[in-house]
Amino acid sequence: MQNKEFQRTGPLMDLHSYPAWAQDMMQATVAAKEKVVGHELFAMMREASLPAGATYQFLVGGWPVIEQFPQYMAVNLCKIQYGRSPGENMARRYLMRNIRVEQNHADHWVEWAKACGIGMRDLFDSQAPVESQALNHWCWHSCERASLATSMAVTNLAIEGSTGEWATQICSTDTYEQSFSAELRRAATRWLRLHAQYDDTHPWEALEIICMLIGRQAESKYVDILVHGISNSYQYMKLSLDRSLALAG
Ligand code: HXD
Ligand code: FE
Repeated sequence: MQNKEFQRTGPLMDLHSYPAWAQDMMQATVAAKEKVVGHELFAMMREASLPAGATYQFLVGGWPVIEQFPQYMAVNLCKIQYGRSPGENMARRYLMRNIRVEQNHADHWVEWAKACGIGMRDLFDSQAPVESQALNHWCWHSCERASLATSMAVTNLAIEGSTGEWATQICSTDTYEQSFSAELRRAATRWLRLHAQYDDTHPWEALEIICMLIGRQAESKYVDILVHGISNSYQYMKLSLDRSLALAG
Protein backbone atom coordinates (compact mmCIF):
# COMPACT_ATOMS: atom_id res chain seq x y z
CA MET A 1 0.00 0.00 0.00
CA GLN A 2 2.67 2.44 1.14
CA ASN A 3 4.68 2.29 -2.10
CA LYS A 4 1.55 2.92 -4.14
CA GLU A 5 0.99 6.34 -2.63
CA PHE A 6 1.67 9.30 -4.88
CA GLN A 7 3.72 12.12 -3.43
CA ARG A 8 4.74 14.75 -5.93
CA THR A 9 8.42 15.65 -6.10
CA GLY A 10 8.66 17.49 -9.46
CA PRO A 11 7.25 20.95 -10.25
CA LEU A 12 3.48 21.40 -9.77
CA MET A 13 2.82 22.66 -13.30
CA ASP A 14 4.74 19.98 -15.20
CA LEU A 15 2.84 16.93 -16.43
CA HIS A 16 5.97 14.79 -15.97
CA SER A 17 5.61 15.23 -12.20
CA TYR A 18 2.54 12.97 -12.29
CA PRO A 19 2.08 9.19 -12.64
CA ALA A 20 2.08 7.64 -16.11
CA TRP A 21 -1.66 6.90 -15.95
CA ALA A 22 -2.37 10.61 -15.31
CA GLN A 23 -0.20 11.64 -18.24
CA ASP A 24 -2.14 9.18 -20.43
CA MET A 25 -5.42 10.57 -19.10
CA MET A 26 -4.45 14.12 -19.99
CA GLN A 27 -3.25 12.99 -23.41
CA ALA A 28 -6.50 11.12 -24.07
CA THR A 29 -8.61 14.22 -23.35
CA VAL A 30 -6.56 16.93 -25.03
CA ALA A 31 -8.42 16.76 -28.38
CA ALA A 32 -11.81 17.29 -26.69
CA LYS A 33 -10.32 20.15 -24.66
CA GLU A 34 -9.01 21.86 -27.80
CA LYS A 35 -12.52 21.97 -29.25
CA VAL A 36 -13.50 24.15 -26.29
CA VAL A 37 -10.36 26.28 -26.02
CA GLY A 38 -10.22 26.78 -29.79
CA HIS A 39 -13.95 27.45 -30.13
CA GLU A 40 -15.03 30.06 -32.65
CA LEU A 41 -17.13 31.87 -30.03
CA PHE A 42 -14.01 32.64 -27.99
CA ALA A 43 -12.04 33.66 -31.09
CA MET A 44 -14.82 36.10 -31.98
CA MET A 45 -14.97 37.39 -28.43
CA ARG A 46 -11.22 38.06 -28.51
CA GLU A 47 -11.65 40.02 -31.74
CA ALA A 48 -14.64 41.84 -30.24
CA SER A 49 -16.68 40.59 -33.20
CA LEU A 50 -19.10 38.31 -31.35
CA PRO A 51 -22.71 39.36 -32.09
CA ALA A 52 -24.55 40.75 -29.07
CA GLY A 53 -27.06 37.89 -29.26
CA ALA A 54 -24.29 35.29 -28.87
CA THR A 55 -22.75 37.22 -25.97
CA TYR A 56 -26.18 37.18 -24.33
CA GLN A 57 -26.63 33.44 -24.85
CA PHE A 58 -23.13 32.72 -23.59
CA LEU A 59 -23.39 34.79 -20.41
CA VAL A 60 -26.95 33.72 -19.60
CA GLY A 61 -26.33 30.08 -20.56
CA GLY A 62 -23.14 29.92 -18.48
CA TRP A 63 -24.64 31.53 -15.39
CA PRO A 64 -26.06 28.39 -13.70
CA VAL A 65 -22.60 26.79 -13.71
CA ILE A 66 -21.01 29.98 -12.36
CA GLU A 67 -23.63 30.32 -9.65
CA GLN A 68 -23.56 26.66 -8.63
CA PHE A 69 -19.85 25.90 -9.00
CA PRO A 70 -19.16 26.43 -5.27
CA GLN A 71 -22.10 24.13 -4.53
CA TYR A 72 -20.57 21.33 -6.60
CA MET A 73 -17.41 21.79 -4.54
CA ALA A 74 -19.45 21.70 -1.34
CA VAL A 75 -20.94 18.33 -2.36
CA ASN A 76 -17.40 17.06 -2.90
CA LEU A 77 -16.31 18.46 0.46
CA CYS A 78 -18.98 16.28 2.09
CA LYS A 79 -17.22 13.14 0.76
CA ILE A 80 -14.10 13.88 2.78
CA GLN A 81 -13.13 12.67 6.22
CA TYR A 82 -10.38 14.65 7.93
CA GLY A 83 -7.22 12.60 8.45
CA ARG A 84 -8.22 9.62 6.32
CA SER A 85 -5.43 10.17 3.80
CA PRO A 86 -3.02 12.91 2.66
CA GLY A 87 -5.08 13.25 -0.54
CA GLU A 88 -8.30 13.84 1.39
CA ASN A 89 -6.60 16.34 3.67
CA MET A 90 -5.32 18.27 0.68
CA ALA A 91 -8.72 18.09 -1.05
CA ARG A 92 -10.38 19.44 2.09
CA ARG A 93 -8.08 22.46 2.22
CA TYR A 94 -8.37 23.07 -1.52
CA LEU A 95 -12.17 22.90 -1.58
CA MET A 96 -12.71 25.05 1.50
CA ARG A 97 -10.32 27.72 0.26
CA ASN A 98 -11.64 27.78 -3.29
CA ILE A 99 -15.31 27.86 -2.34
CA ARG A 100 -14.43 31.17 -0.70
CA VAL A 101 -12.59 32.39 -3.80
CA GLU A 102 -15.57 31.55 -6.03
CA GLN A 103 -17.80 33.83 -3.99
CA ASN A 104 -16.29 36.81 -5.82
CA HIS A 105 -16.32 35.12 -9.21
CA ALA A 106 -20.11 35.08 -9.34
CA ASP A 107 -20.09 38.83 -8.60
CA HIS A 108 -17.56 39.38 -11.40
CA TRP A 109 -19.70 37.41 -13.90
CA VAL A 110 -22.67 39.61 -12.96
CA GLU A 111 -20.49 42.70 -13.61
CA TRP A 112 -19.34 41.29 -16.95
CA ALA A 113 -22.95 40.73 -17.98
CA LYS A 114 -23.95 44.19 -16.79
CA ALA A 115 -21.20 45.78 -18.91
CA CYS A 116 -22.69 43.90 -21.88
CA GLY A 117 -26.13 45.33 -21.13
CA ILE A 118 -27.43 42.13 -19.54
CA GLY A 119 -29.19 42.69 -16.24
CA MET A 120 -29.42 40.42 -13.24
CA ARG A 121 -33.01 39.49 -14.10
CA ASP A 122 -31.81 38.21 -17.49
CA LEU A 123 -29.21 36.05 -15.74
CA PHE A 124 -31.50 34.82 -13.00
CA ASP A 125 -34.83 34.42 -14.81
CA SER A 126 -33.97 33.52 -18.39
CA GLN A 127 -34.51 29.97 -19.47
CA ALA A 128 -31.25 28.82 -20.97
CA PRO A 129 -31.60 26.31 -23.82
CA VAL A 130 -31.21 22.66 -22.80
CA GLU A 131 -27.85 22.51 -24.59
CA SER A 132 -26.57 25.10 -22.10
CA GLN A 133 -28.33 23.60 -19.09
CA ALA A 134 -26.68 20.24 -19.77
CA LEU A 135 -23.25 21.20 -18.36
CA ASN A 136 -24.81 22.16 -15.04
CA HIS A 137 -26.83 18.96 -14.89
CA TRP A 138 -23.75 16.92 -15.70
CA CYS A 139 -21.77 18.59 -12.91
CA TRP A 140 -24.51 17.87 -10.36
CA HIS A 141 -24.85 14.30 -11.53
CA SER A 142 -21.13 13.71 -11.32
CA CYS A 143 -20.63 15.42 -7.95
CA GLU A 144 -23.58 13.61 -6.41
CA ARG A 145 -22.89 10.16 -7.84
CA ALA A 146 -19.18 9.77 -8.60
CA SER A 147 -16.08 9.43 -6.42
CA LEU A 148 -14.28 12.48 -5.06
CA ALA A 149 -11.42 12.02 -7.55
CA THR A 150 -13.75 11.62 -10.54
CA SER A 151 -15.96 14.59 -9.78
CA MET A 152 -12.98 16.84 -9.06
CA ALA A 153 -11.65 15.79 -12.47
CA VAL A 154 -15.00 16.66 -14.07
CA THR A 155 -15.21 20.11 -12.43
CA ASN A 156 -11.95 21.53 -11.05
CA LEU A 157 -9.63 19.88 -13.56
CA ALA A 158 -11.66 19.87 -16.80
CA ILE A 159 -13.91 22.92 -16.48
CA GLU A 160 -11.55 25.24 -14.61
CA GLY A 161 -8.51 23.95 -16.54
CA SER A 162 -9.97 24.63 -19.97
CA THR A 163 -11.50 27.88 -18.74
CA GLY A 164 -8.02 29.07 -17.77
CA GLU A 165 -6.93 28.49 -21.33
CA TRP A 166 -9.83 30.14 -23.15
CA ALA A 167 -9.79 33.10 -20.79
CA THR A 168 -6.07 33.52 -21.50
CA GLN A 169 -6.75 33.54 -25.24
CA ILE A 170 -9.39 36.25 -24.94
CA CYS A 171 -7.05 38.33 -22.78
CA SER A 172 -4.05 37.75 -25.07
CA THR A 173 -4.79 41.02 -26.89
CA ASP A 174 -6.54 44.08 -25.51
CA THR A 175 -9.11 44.18 -28.34
CA TYR A 176 -11.95 42.81 -26.24
CA GLU A 177 -11.14 44.99 -23.26
CA GLN A 178 -10.94 48.07 -25.47
CA SER A 179 -14.38 47.34 -26.89
CA PHE A 180 -15.88 48.50 -23.57
CA SER A 181 -16.08 52.14 -22.57
CA ALA A 182 -13.24 53.30 -20.34
CA GLU A 183 -15.27 53.28 -17.15
CA LEU A 184 -16.63 49.73 -17.73
CA ARG A 185 -13.42 48.13 -18.95
CA ARG A 186 -12.00 46.87 -15.69
CA ALA A 187 -15.23 45.50 -14.25
CA ALA A 188 -16.20 43.95 -17.60
CA THR A 189 -13.02 41.90 -17.85
CA ARG A 190 -12.26 41.12 -14.20
CA TRP A 191 -13.73 37.60 -14.36
CA LEU A 192 -11.73 36.87 -17.51
CA ARG A 193 -8.50 38.30 -16.15
CA LEU A 194 -8.81 36.29 -12.94
CA HIS A 195 -9.29 33.07 -14.89
CA ALA A 196 -6.62 33.80 -17.48
CA GLN A 197 -4.00 31.19 -16.86
CA TYR A 198 -0.63 32.87 -16.41
CA ASP A 199 0.06 31.53 -12.96
CA ASP A 200 -3.22 29.75 -12.32
CA THR A 201 -2.27 26.75 -10.28
CA HIS A 202 -5.83 25.57 -9.51
CA PRO A 203 -6.25 22.88 -12.19
CA TRP A 204 -2.75 21.57 -11.40
CA GLU A 205 -3.58 21.41 -7.70
CA ALA A 206 -6.72 19.48 -8.65
CA LEU A 207 -4.60 17.06 -10.72
CA GLU A 208 -2.21 16.60 -7.80
CA ILE A 209 -5.11 15.84 -5.45
CA ILE A 210 -6.66 13.37 -7.94
CA CYS A 211 -3.29 11.57 -8.20
CA MET A 212 -2.86 11.51 -4.42
CA LEU A 213 -6.37 10.09 -4.00
CA ILE A 214 -5.77 7.37 -6.59
CA GLY A 215 -2.06 6.61 -6.20
CA ARG A 216 0.94 5.80 -8.42
CA GLN A 217 -0.94 3.04 -10.18
CA ALA A 218 -4.49 3.13 -11.41
CA GLU A 219 -6.69 0.38 -12.79
CA SER A 220 -7.28 0.96 -16.47
CA LYS A 221 -11.05 0.74 -15.88
CA TYR A 222 -10.80 3.65 -13.46
CA VAL A 223 -8.68 5.69 -15.86
CA ASP A 224 -11.36 5.08 -18.51
CA ILE A 225 -13.99 6.48 -16.15
CA LEU A 226 -11.86 9.58 -15.53
CA VAL A 227 -11.18 10.07 -19.25
CA HIS A 228 -14.87 9.71 -20.00
CA GLY A 229 -15.82 12.19 -17.25
CA ILE A 230 -13.28 14.82 -18.32
CA SER A 231 -14.27 14.43 -22.00
CA ASN A 232 -17.94 14.76 -21.10
CA SER A 233 -17.27 18.11 -19.44
CA TYR A 234 -15.52 19.38 -22.56
CA GLN A 235 -18.28 18.09 -24.82
CA TYR A 236 -21.00 19.72 -22.73
CA MET A 237 -19.07 22.98 -22.79
CA LYS A 238 -18.80 22.76 -26.57
CA LEU A 239 -22.50 21.94 -26.90
CA SER A 240 -23.37 25.09 -24.98
CA LEU A 241 -20.98 27.24 -27.04
CA ASP A 242 -22.28 25.83 -30.34
CA ARG A 243 -25.84 26.57 -29.28
CA SER A 244 -24.97 30.11 -28.22
CA LEU A 245 -23.54 30.82 -31.65
CA ALA A 246 -26.41 29.14 -33.49
CA LEU A 247 -29.06 31.07 -31.56
CA ALA A 248 -27.42 34.36 -32.44
CA GLY A 249 -27.36 33.59 -36.17
C1 HXD B 1 -18.68 27.41 -20.70
C2 HXD B 1 -19.37 28.34 -19.76
C3 HXD B 1 -19.44 27.03 -21.88
C4 HXD B 1 -19.16 28.03 -18.34
C5 HXD B 1 -17.78 28.34 -17.81
C6 HXD B 1 -17.59 27.82 -16.43
C7 HXD B 1 -16.33 28.25 -15.76
C8 HXD B 1 -16.34 27.94 -14.28
C9 HXD B 1 -15.20 28.57 -13.52
C10 HXD B 1 -15.34 28.47 -12.02
O1 HXD B 1 -14.14 28.91 -11.42
C11 HXD B 1 -16.55 29.18 -11.46
C12 HXD B 1 -16.51 30.70 -11.54
O2 HXD B 1 -17.56 31.32 -11.55
O3 HXD B 1 -15.48 31.33 -11.56
FE1 FE C 1 -13.80 30.85 -10.73
